[in-house]
Amino acid sequence: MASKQMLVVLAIVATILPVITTATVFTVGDEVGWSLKGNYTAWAMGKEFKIGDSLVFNYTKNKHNVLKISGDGFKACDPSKAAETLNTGMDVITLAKPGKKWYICGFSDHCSKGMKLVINVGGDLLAPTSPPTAPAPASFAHMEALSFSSKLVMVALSLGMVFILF
Ligand SMILES: [Cu+2]
Repeated sequence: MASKQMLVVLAIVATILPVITTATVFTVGDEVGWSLKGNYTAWAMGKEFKIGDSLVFNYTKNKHNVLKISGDGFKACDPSKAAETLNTGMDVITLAKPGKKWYICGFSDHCSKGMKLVINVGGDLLAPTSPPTAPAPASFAHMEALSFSSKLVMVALSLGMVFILF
């Protein structure tokens, strides 16, 4: 019976979607992007970053860049301490590990003028997580605590169920 099958598919999709969409893409500085006009302390305030989320740095190529740097290099605005330099003008960084992450612009005095961003990526499974923006089904509420790869496995299993059912 086709309509019953449709309902089953819809139920599965409704269950999977909130899980997939829990990875957030953050545009650093929002409409201002990565520039001298940004206030990245204010921008990061109140945001919850987690593993699987990503940061997008939008800026004019060759006018700015993004350095992944240590906490000391961040404090001193010292580009020589950079672990990695990104310079495409639209750099996407996927947050793969928990803990503090520091980013600065390496051009002249841009860092001391405010082009510096520090975030804390949550990764402790026991730490309280922010409430989901859309109410998830109760049985899946615990999935907030799972890693991104675990969620992918869950999605794959659910899709497998669809094929078995039909
Ligand atoms: Cu800059």
